[in-house]
Amino acid sequence: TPETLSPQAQRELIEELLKKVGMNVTDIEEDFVNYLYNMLGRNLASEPDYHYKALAYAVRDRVMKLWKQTWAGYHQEKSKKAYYLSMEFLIGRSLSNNMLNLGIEDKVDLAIYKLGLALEHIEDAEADAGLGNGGLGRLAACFMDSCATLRLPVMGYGLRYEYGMFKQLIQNGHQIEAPDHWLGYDSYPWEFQRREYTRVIRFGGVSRPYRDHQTGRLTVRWEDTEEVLAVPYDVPIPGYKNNTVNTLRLWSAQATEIFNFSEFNRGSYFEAVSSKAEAENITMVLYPNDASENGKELRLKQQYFLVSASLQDVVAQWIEQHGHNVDDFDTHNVFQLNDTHPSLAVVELMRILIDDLGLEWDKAWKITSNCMAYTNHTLLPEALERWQVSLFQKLLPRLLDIIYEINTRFLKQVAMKWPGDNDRLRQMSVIDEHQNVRMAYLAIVGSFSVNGVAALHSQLLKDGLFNDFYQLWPWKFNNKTNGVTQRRWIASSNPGLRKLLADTIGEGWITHLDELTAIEQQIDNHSFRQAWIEVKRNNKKRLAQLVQQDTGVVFNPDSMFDVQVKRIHEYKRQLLNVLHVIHLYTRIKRGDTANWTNRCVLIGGKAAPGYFMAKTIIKLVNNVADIINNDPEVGDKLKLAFIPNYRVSVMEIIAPGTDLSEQISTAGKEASGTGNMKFMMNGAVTIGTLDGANVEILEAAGEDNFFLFGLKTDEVAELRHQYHPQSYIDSDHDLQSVFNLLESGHFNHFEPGLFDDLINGMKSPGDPWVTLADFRSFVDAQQQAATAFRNVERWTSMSIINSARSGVFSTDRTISQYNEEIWKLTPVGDGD
Ligand code: T68
Repeated sequence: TPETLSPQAQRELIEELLKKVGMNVTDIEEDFVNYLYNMLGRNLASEPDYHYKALAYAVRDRVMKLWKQTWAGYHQEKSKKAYYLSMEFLIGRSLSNNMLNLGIEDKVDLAIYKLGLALEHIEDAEADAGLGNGGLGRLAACFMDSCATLRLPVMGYGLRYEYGMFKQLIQNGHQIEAPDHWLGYDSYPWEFQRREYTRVIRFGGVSRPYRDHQTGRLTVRWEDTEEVLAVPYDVPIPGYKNNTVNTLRLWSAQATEIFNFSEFNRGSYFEAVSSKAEAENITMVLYPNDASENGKELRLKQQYFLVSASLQDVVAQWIEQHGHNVDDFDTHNVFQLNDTHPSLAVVELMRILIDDLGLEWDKAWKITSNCMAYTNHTLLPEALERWQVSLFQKLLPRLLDIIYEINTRFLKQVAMKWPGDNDRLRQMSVIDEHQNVRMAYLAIVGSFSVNGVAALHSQLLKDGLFNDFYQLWPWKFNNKTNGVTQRRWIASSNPGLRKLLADTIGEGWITHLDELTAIEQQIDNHSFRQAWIEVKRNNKKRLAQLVQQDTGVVFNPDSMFDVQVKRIHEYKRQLLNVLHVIHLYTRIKRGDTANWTNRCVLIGGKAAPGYFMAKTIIKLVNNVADIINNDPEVGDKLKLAFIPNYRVSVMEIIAPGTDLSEQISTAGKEASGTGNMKFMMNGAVTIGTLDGANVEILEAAGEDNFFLFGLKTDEVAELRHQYHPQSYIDSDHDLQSVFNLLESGHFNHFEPGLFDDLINGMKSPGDPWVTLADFRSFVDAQQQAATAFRNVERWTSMSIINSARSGVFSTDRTISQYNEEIWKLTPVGDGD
């Protein structure tokens, strides 16, 4: 065996074996060494960071030709194209994903091994590109992967934030935020600056009407503006082994030279430099709020910067190809708006068509509203964007003119549909009573398609939030249930499962996830079941290692791994999870441990820096963990850990090692969820409420393979009118014990009052998340899960079935539906 040989002898042996199978890894090896020595000036003994850079460049070389070909192909065919406009693309790492999609991972692995290095260590040196908050941003990244794999001409447009999602440190149980300078000291190896496609973005100034002397036409000019440059950086997005490489274009803000120059000339050196800094601030940092609006001026600037740069880019490409006639623009271009964040696209396209290309309103509106499509990601009122008219007046006066005009014409339509119904006019107006622009309404009015992200969520949009609009335009509304890409979330992150699947059913599932159903035929095959258990066990060991490394808490891989990772938010109810953990602890303390199932509970996620309650929840988890993990009486029966700095690359280790997936939001609050899908694919069983895509997960897995609990959406709504949390405490001994312990200060002896707000929140009749109402039902479902887990046969079947039936949650399915029902693009090339 190679392990007994010296490293040098090992390498020689590998070389010989490679020659025998006719495999040539020397080209990769040469490129790697060349970049390492000649470009980076390092050697094989240097830090893994340099090995990562060198390998990234070597891999990157292998996308360049395909990228150029794909780009040329899209232009040559003058095919219809789609643009995914998103303020966030949560890419995570790219090295292993790109190697997988290019089909070169084995080759690279051998080349690196030959050099006496380990690919895993090199991959680990890559920083996550954390250009997103959570689900919405990660969805955009999974979509990009599926679009390329389906050979669809889709381009992503986003922002190149200098600082991505903050790094979360835990100090004394508290969340501390640190800046995430993900680009590193030099450059990000996966991006290419394309200075030649720089666009000019305008802010401020005034909009002035003019009479065109030649045509007599009244026009408007947006003048006296300040200008900022948008410089694009392109990131290649390779499809899975199909010779397709799509583009993600991220804009970076740069001050214009003219702008600074004129200031210098006026003799104001300081103003010139500081206005440069201000311009470049636009793409400095990602706003870290995932579910509430803060109405900050800089955020609106970011949004307009993205939208204007991207639309100017698309229109410029159009003019280059088709000239100034835009009659067919809407049959060749479609824009998918990732939430309302880029909904100014509606207004900006109108501005370009009218002001720059001289179109009449009606024609411009027909084109615009035929090529915009809006996706909603939330029903939470606090997350719905509204911008003050006065802010528009100051920053984007010309856009405000257009918004007023859109609204005036729209309200005429409403009045025709509901004559005399002034309440409707008020309710539906794009400008509200307090002089705010309702961005969601703007997006609906300006789009031909409006979709939610799971069946339940899309239904709730029609019944509630957007009901007036649904009555007016029922045909605009549709559902596109979210998904995740199995390339990253199984093939790359769970190599053990990938190998087992390959040996059992081949690798067709990598592009056709439905094929996973074939493993259900192996459900009674003893050796397959054993292999399944073995894979999970190894993944649990890998996860346990990570947990120990990052928290010091020791997880026993024989225990049930019970995991909740996602942004920290009251509606996601991490608190309910903690109540259950405290309940288990009280049971242990009172000796109620017959037929016990040992359990390791893992919680992780970031709280928005200004979200006090969410931050207190993190502190509570850590304090409870401290007591439980240090109590010898508890031992292996129960562990609790809070994993710091949860992010994409950490989920890649967590999902494969999880037994029980916690999806426990208050029904009607989680639009979809996508972590739930990653867990299911990797053979975890879900404990969850009937919320978001859980509904569809339950339907796919079957109720025997899902632990359902809690009130349903309509029951929650009903209960909210007459909610008496105290009555649940009074009538439930277990809940009483939990509250006694919490209120006694058992978890905050030296920090009195620390958790009062959390406790009072749960006990308040106004608690929107009705946490206590679901406690009993949750504890019972947890007990069922614990019992099922002790029956290895039963659990293994449940695990296999969950994975086998997860096919529908591939973004390949989601994107096919976006394409068939909204975009209507033709795949380009034949994949060879
Ligand atoms: C999430 N939304 C939904 N928002 O909460 C989740 N918001 O249910 C769904 O699965 C996912 O979107 C994908 O559809 C978010 O992640 C944000 O991150 C966000 C960011 C900025 C402003 C508002």
